[in-house]
Order: sequence, then C-alpha cells, then structure tokens
Amino acid sequence: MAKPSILVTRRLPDAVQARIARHYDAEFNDDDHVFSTDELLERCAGKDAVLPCHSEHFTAAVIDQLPASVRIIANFSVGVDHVDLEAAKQRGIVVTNTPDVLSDATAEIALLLTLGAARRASEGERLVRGGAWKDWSPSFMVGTQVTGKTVGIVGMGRVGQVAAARFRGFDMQVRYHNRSRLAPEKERGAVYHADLDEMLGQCDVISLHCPATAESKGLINAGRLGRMKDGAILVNTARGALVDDDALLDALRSGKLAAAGLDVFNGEPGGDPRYRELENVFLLPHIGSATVDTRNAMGDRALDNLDAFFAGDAPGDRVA
Ligand code: 8YV
Repeated sequence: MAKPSILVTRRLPDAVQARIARHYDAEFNDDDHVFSTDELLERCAGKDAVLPCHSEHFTAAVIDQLPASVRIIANFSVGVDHVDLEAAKQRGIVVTNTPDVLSDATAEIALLLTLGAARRASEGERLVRGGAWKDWSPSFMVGTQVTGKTVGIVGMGRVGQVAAARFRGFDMQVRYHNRSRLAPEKERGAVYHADLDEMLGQCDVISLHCPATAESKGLINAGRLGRMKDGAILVNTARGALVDDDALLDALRSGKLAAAGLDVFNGEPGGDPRYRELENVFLLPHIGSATVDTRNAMGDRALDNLDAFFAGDAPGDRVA
C-alpha cells in the first residue's frame, strides 16, 4: 500500500524526521524557511496530511483553499490558535495537537521568567557582560523575593498544574483561576477563584497558562493590571495575545508592576519593540518547549496522532 503523503513545514529533530521518512512519503523543509501562504498552499497540493508548527497560519481563508486531498493537520504544538478550528471542522479536516509533553519544559521557563524578572536578571547580566559593573552597595540591584509569596495561575490546565508544583518549591501559596474548579488531588491545596478580577489583587506573581481564544484575547488589560498588587510581577509563557501591550507597558513604566517576564508576544517573531527599552522586563524568544527531550516528544506525539489517523483509529489528541 502506498505511504500517505505529508508536508512537514519546518525542520524537526533528526529522530523525528527519520520516523516520518520511514512511514510517510514526506516533503521536508530542509533549510527551515518560513513558507508564505502561497508556498504553503502550493506545497499542500496532493498531500494527505500537513504537520505544521505555530509559525504556519491556517486561517479560514487558507483552510478554504487547501486541496481536497488534505485530511489532517497534525500540529507540532499544544497551542492551536494558529488554526481556525471551526473552518477545519466545516471542511471535515481533522486537527490534532501535542499536549502533556511540553508541560515540564514550559513550566521551567515560567519559573525562569519569574526569577529573572523578580531578581533583575537581564539588567544584571547586561551590566557584567558590558563591563559596566563598577560598584557594589547594599542598595545595588535589589529586587523582589518570591519565596513564601503568593502566585496566581491563570489557566490551571496541564502546564498550569506543573508550574504550580514548581512554584510550591519556593514555598509559594498557589491561587488559580480556571473555567472550572479542579478535583482536590489536582488542586493540591490551591485556592480556586471563579472570578479572575478577585484573584488578581491577592497575588505577588501572576503567571499566564491559558490558551489564546477569541474570549481570552487582551485578558490582561489596563483594568486588570490596575487590580494587581502594587509591585507585582506578570509572567507570560502562554500567548502574547492574552496581553494588551499598551497597558502592560504603562504598568511597567509607572512602576505599578515591579517587573514582567515574557516568553511570548503579539507579533512574533520580534515582539513589541517598546519592551526592549525597559529594564524591568525579562524577555525570551518563545522557547517554552525548546529542549531536546521535549521537541523529540512533541514530534512523537504528532506522529502518534498521524499514525492513528491513517490506521483508521481516533487520534488521541484530536481538537477538531
Ligand atoms: C512551540 C508552543 O514552540 O506548542 C506550543 O503551543 O507555544 C511552543 O512551545 C511551538 O508552538 C511549536 O509549534
């Protein structure tokens, strides 16, 4: 029987590409360039499946133009905000993602951002690296201590729960806002807030872990930043779309927030250039899942979904 044909939009780890090549008639992107929409559509011609990353945008217009041969979009990502799920459903295209396997790596980055923002890590690193560290005094580079403080997790899904466990390692009290309350064994003593606004003022650190959807776009706006404690820290490893950049920049400039740690941005790659001018923001280039272990596991998870689909079974991580 002929192998199913598949477009792999970005260069994946060698072991993952080798597994793909064994079981599929694959078209790879060896120089790993970002496809324009036209190139993406051209390369989809005659393919049974696409294995994209969050760098490919499957808007309703793109999905409408996909060739009829494409039956599944098996994402190499847990977030699926780059795919119009409703449009895919309408065309009968199955969509899958890669949950679970990137929770540990992303939670590590949430903690790195928290500590980096709280303890002024980029400022200090720049000082030493730039040869500008000339002095020491008791008031030099004094930051915010997070041990024993309170963290508010926005979105207590898989990543949020792992992040909560890591925050507990710093003796932090955990509060969380989620669409629904978790069972006690998952909650592990965390305090549930059905109302996000009510939680914000009770936390020293707010860490975002919810997906970007039409409802959550701009969730952290001027009003909500105003409700946060003076001197609090905002951490975002989820999606840039959750944050209103104008409002966050104002809160960082005015000192309302002590600092922010951001791994994700509106307008990636690059992000809003105004953040680069501020000392009290710790910035990373969307590397939440960027470890060898996790990227291999994401590839395997995407392939498990594809293998199930082409074997006529239900893919484990179907989202549309
Ligand atoms: C990935 C992510 O790097 O999986 C996600 O949703 O945000 C990242 O960790 C990227 O999306 C891979 O496509």
